[in-house]
Amino acid sequence: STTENSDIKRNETELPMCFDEVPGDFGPVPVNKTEVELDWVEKLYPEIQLGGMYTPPNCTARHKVAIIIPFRDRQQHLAVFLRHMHPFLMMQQVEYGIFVVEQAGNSEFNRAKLMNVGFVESQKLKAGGWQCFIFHDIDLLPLDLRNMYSCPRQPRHMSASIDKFHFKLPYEDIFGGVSAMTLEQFTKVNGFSNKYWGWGGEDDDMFYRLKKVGYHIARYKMSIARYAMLDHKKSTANPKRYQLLSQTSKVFQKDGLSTLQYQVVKVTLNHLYTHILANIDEPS
Ligand code: NGS
Repeated sequence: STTENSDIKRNETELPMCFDEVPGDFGPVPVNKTEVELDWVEKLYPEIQLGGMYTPPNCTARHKVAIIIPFRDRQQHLAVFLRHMHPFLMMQQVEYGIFVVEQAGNSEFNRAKLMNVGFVESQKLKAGGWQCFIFHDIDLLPLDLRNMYSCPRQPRHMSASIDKFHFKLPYEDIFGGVSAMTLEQFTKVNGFSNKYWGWGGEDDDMFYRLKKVGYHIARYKMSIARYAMLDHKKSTANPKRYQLLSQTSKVFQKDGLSTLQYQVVKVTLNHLYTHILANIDEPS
């Protein structure tokens, strides 16, 4: 086969392929929820490149993954998250970048629209582009290295087994928390809806989109898809979410990437992450 031929032809200057699944002796990893200073975390990982980007030095990565984090008012979680995620992703030999997308202003939080912004903006910051997008709440920390940060053939719901929910799936169709989609999958469903202001439903909306175009949701088994959740106040639910959800399968091609409007206020390449501050308010 072609693969074998190219393996034979590979010379010393070419790197071997990175692993696709972590070797058997890797598995559970500890988390440290202690609040830390970002400066201190920066000193731990000098190998991370500006903007929170990393390319495995000793192998050719199989996955180019953008980690997209919708963000506002969670400064205390950021350093804890980065301290956990950088070593985790380096261990998995993934080529990645971490993008924190912050909502400017005081409107209700719009998690889904911020993730659309993260998708578009992260793509501009990578030569050749990212192939895989992992949409990630900042309060979730993966507990097992076998939970690969990559995109399989079907969209993957990654945070199936969360400590706060006693490691049980809250409901079968849940797609919130941490989810992985390829460039093709995400564009085919027109990204997320831009219309969910306030808590809840935007992840279910994505589930309906994916289902409508014929995808099914992949998951690792519950012993692998384990996460620890950081503590925070619960936000107020969006009363319009069920009304919006009832329309999703009819209107999703007219609400999403195709209708996304925002202004970038500032993009900052920090050592451990790229910060994208965006105004996503609807024009008045
Ligand atoms: C559902 C929400 C989802 C949410 C999930 C878990 O009820 O957006 O709970 O939330 N759907 C609707 O409200 C329609 S959690 O318990 O993790 O805060 O992701």
